[in-house]
Amino acid sequence: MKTEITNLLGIDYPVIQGGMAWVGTAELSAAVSEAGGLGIIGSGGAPVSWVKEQIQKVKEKTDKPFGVNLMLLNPDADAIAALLVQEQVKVVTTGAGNPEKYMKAWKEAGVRVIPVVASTALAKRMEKAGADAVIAEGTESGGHIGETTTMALVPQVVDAVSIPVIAAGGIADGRGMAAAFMLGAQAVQMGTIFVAAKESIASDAYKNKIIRAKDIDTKVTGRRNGHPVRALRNQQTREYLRLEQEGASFEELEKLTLGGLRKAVVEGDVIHGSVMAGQIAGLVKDSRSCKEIVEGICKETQDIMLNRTQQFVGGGSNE
Ligand code: TUI
Repeated sequence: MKTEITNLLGIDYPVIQGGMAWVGTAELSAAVSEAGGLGIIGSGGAPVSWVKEQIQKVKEKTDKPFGVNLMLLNPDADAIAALLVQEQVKVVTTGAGNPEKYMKAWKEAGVRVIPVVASTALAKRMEKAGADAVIAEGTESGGHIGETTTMALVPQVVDAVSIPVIAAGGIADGRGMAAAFMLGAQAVQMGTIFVAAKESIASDAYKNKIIRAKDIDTKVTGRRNGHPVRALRNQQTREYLRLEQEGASFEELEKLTLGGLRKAVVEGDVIHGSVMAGQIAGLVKDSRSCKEIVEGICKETQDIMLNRTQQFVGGGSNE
């Protein structure tokens, strides 16, 4: 399946794994890259030493291209940005901020830079600063989110910039991927479905919570303090929303979120932990290998696009 993004990145399928904190380890990212997509190491709030170790592990596991996500609120962001140049990482995605101050160094080192944007304004700014593509991430996504839906954001970003656009948020099957292409995207980025993947190191409790989730089971915490985060509803989201209502401090609330993600992913505590997931969790019904996910969604997309074209252009089935 060739698109501007598969050509840009040298991958077989236009499928990119979201750069998820704690879940985006060497195991998951190597598996996605081996499957022909683009695996991404999620730096989250991790120290530079951890990121270095994961990069080395992925290099041992696969010769295919992979990337690293730099979460811009990470206190070690400067050091990680420099590490990516040193390690000659081919692709960097960024999240939760504006990566402009790192762009010059990355571009000079030949790194492909793909910022996540939640608005046309940031998309345009990133294009001007030299981004190779942007990921337009809708509010359906898990974790830290923007305001606009994927359906509304993607075509507006496509119109706002000339670089390729990758759609993210609310995509987990061929219908979603075909829709993203119709909106003008050149690839999709998916997170939630990969959390539940066989190769994901997320706890079984976390995977099962995604698999059992229904359409309305996510909640957004942190809207008040400007750090909205989407997660599956549990005691933690209830507690957070209650504290938020009572006007708790940002620091107090933040403690509940970031430490909470580790608790849910690593310890399997999905009651007190933060089970970040997108609204599409309700569509994820089982745990598959990354190969099954990547190949399956592309096959579904091709089938849907062919059938629909026949329906509307061939005219046969409606007559
Ligand atoms: O970054 C994400 N998703 C994340 S990061 C994360 S770790 C975290 N946990 C708690 C609080 C904060 C972070 C968990 N999930 N996705 C990419 C993303 N970026 N979504 C939205 C944005 C975004 C939003 C506003 C990027 C830039 C932006 O504006 C920056 C600017 O300066 O205009």
